[in-house]
Amino acid sequence: MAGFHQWLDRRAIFDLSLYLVLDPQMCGGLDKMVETVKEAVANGVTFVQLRSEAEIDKGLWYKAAVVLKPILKAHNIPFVINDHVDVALAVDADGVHIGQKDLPATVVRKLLGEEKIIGLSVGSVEELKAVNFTVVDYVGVGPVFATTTKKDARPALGLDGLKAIVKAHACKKVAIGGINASNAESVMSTGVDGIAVVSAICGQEDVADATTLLSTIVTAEQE
Ligand code: TZP
Ligand code: MG
Repeated sequence: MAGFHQWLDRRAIFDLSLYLVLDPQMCGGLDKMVETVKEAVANGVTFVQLRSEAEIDKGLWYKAAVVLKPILKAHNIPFVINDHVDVALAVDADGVHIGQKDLPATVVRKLLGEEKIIGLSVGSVEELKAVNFTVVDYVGVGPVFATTTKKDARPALGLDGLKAIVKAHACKKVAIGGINASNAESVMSTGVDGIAVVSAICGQEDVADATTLLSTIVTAEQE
C-alpha cells in the first residue's frame, strides 16, 4: 500500500498559488520563453503550464518542453502540458491541463497513469459539479476578467461569478483570465488557491519584477 499513498500524496501536494501559463508567442519566441521561465521560477512562480494560443509546430513545441523540464525539476516546480497528452508523455511532464472540449479526464487518466497531475478548466458551477475528482486533481476557473490572450474565452465571470464557483465545491482551484497585480488581491480573497497568469508575466519587460510583485500579493493573501 505504500506505493498507493505515495502517488496520492504527489498528486495532492502541489502549490497553485502563482501559476504561470507559458505562451511562446507572448514571451517573444521559444528562446525568450526559456529566459522567462528561468526568471519566473527564481522569483516565486509555483506551477508552470506550457500552452500556446497560436497553432503550434508540435516538433518545436516538444523541443521547448524538453528544455523546460529540467529547469522546473531543479526548482521542484510541477510542469504540465496544455491539452496534448502525447507531448506530456513524450517529455515525461508532471501532468496535463485539459479543457471542456479535450479528451475526457477519465481517458487522460488512463493514458497518463495514476501519478500524474490532471487539471481541468471549468467556467460554471454546473461544470464544476460535473468534475470527476477521482481523476482530476485541480480545476482552473475562468475567465475571471476579460482577456485578449485567449481568443475563444467565454464571457468573464467577474468576482461574484468566481465566488459562486468557489463556494460550490471544496477542491483545489486556480483562477485565470485577466489577472494582474492590480486585481490579484481581490481574486485571492474569493478563496481560490492561486492565480494563473499569461500576460502578467510572459512578455513583461521585467519578468523578475513582475513575478516578485505577484508573488508578494498571493503570499500575503495566503497568510
Ligand atoms: N483560459 C482562460 S482565460 C485564459 C486562459 C488560458 C488566458 C489568460 O491570459 P491572461 O493574459 O492572464 O489574461
Ligand atoms: Mg484546452
